[in-house]
Amino acid sequence: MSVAVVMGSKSDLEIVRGALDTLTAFGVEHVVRVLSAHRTPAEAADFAVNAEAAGIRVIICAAGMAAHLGGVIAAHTTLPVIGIPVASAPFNGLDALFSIVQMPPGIPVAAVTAGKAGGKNAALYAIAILALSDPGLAAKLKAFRIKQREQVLAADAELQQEVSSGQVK
Ligand code: RP5
Repeated sequence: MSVAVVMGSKSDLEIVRGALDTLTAFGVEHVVRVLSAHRTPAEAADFAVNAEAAGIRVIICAAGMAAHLGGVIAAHTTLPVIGIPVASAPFNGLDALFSIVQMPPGIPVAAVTAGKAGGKNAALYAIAILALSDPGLAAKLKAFRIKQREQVLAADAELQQEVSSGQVK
């Protein structure tokens, strides 16, 4: 296993889906778990302590509300930990964002985009870390960027045609 994707509740699965899809698309082995910093603290700590020996190289943590999952996992491992802030009422994810970006010095957690885009970006960030020592994966990441650029340029070309034909004013 190379990447672990952990969520604080199964209700976070929709946000995590982008990470799973992206890891699958890049052919990166991954494991996915529901582990809560507050509701299953012993299991979360145990998972983090054993992650490196299990072959995990990066841990992605999605959590909402008082989002301590990434911090608790990071406290128990030196593997890189990436946090995805999940939006929930009544503070629409600001609580989770602040929890993730206020880690005390010495125990870092990298925060990515809040919400669904965060799932995809967390996976891409994990892939970038793995790609440092995996030339095949690095090539896939570069190819992904080239394809993404071409898609945006094609969308612009299409838009310019619609503007010239008067479809878009
Ligand atoms: C957090 O509390 C979870 O990550 C989730 O985003 C939020 C709500 O959890 P549930 O009440 O849906 O289980 O720990």
